[in-house]
Amino acid sequence: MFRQNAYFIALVLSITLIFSSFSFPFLNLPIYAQSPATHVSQQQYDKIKNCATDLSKKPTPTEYLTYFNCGHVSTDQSGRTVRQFTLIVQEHQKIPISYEGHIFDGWTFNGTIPGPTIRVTEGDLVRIRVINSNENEHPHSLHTHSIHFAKNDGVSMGGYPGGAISPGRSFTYEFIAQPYGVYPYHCHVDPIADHINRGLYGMMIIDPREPRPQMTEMAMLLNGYDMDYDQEGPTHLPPAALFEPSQGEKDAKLTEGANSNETSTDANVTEGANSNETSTDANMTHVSATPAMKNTGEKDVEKQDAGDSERDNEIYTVNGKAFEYMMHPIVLQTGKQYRVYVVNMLEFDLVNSIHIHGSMFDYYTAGTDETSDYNTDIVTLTQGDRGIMEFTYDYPGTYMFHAHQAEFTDLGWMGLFDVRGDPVNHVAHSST
Ligand SMILES: [Cu+2]
Repeated sequence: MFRQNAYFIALVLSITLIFSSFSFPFLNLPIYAQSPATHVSQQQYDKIKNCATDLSKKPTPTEYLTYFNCGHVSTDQSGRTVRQFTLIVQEHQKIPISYEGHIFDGWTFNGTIPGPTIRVTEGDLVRIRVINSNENEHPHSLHTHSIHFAKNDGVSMGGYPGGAISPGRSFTYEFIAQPYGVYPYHCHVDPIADHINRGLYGMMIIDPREPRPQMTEMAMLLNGYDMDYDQEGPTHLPPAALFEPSQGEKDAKLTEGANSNETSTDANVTEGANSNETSTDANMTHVSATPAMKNTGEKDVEKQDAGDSERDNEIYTVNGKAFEYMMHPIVLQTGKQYRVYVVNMLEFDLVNSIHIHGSMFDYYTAGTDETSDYNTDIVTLTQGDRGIMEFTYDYPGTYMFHAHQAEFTDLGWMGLFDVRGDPVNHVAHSST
């Protein structure tokens, strides 16, 4: 009797496993950093998350702070929450990016730069349909960070249809959201720097199954605009021939080398070291700069080779518009806890940062852990880098937050917290 039961159970189990691997191939994925099961319903959780009710809204930069698009929600046969999103790519959108009349000729996901903040819960089945509008000139794609199958990665390598969606076509990317954290998403079509600089990027938050401690939440996406967008960067290595010295230059270099050896033998060591340095510098300059290129006599090649190294941003912002939160300070209350999801999508500048005045924050790198990495008032972010900040203010007043690169601050990346309420931390300060 027991054996019969065991056989029966084994049979049912194996049928279930075979069935589930066909129906839900994602179950074969290793589960990474999974958070504990949630104690709240999906509806309750979406309320806690402050999920937007109007999914077709084009949030202004100020609304962007708290606009969380949690998608159209349904449940599949297994009871799994399914979240569906539609992102429409449109080129040549006139985006106001300052209060001084600067209009950016942007490419957008759903009409805004940055695109909407996509918010899901770990374990959700996420479907994002990307439509490349008919009137567009370029192929586009959606590359989300986090774990997924290669065919949903949105890159051209591997020849997947989602790697380059032609104008007039669409592709639906599908993945199980994991692990929890904060991520960038962006178009990954070459030249990537241009497709990003044009505005095709946004933030994706994957929440843990068990909600984080409840507090007021905001999204801050750091970006920049290179307004000289006519000049596209190179997508391939420049021809090696560009860097071959002419015979005359080779001769000059040989003479230079011989001279420096003579100097170091005859003269003192310091002088020798200096002359070696000089000749190294000369070589470096030679490789990276123009003399050899001028030999080709082709201005186009020279322009192409100039590439990203000559590109720079003229305007820097948080959430898309220069000085937005200086014009409209963010109102906070003393003693209240705040959580800010930060993503850096700056192109051309290698490093960005966020610094708050008058308080300190706990920082969670990439938001993939429950414990913070450190308590600080400034965090440095490279391209695509992100994390979560949590802080309170003890004292009322107006406080700046900005990039600690003064140039970025001057060019738009600066905002204000308008902290209201009574002091909450009565440390014996003598300030009056
Ligand atoms: Cu693109």
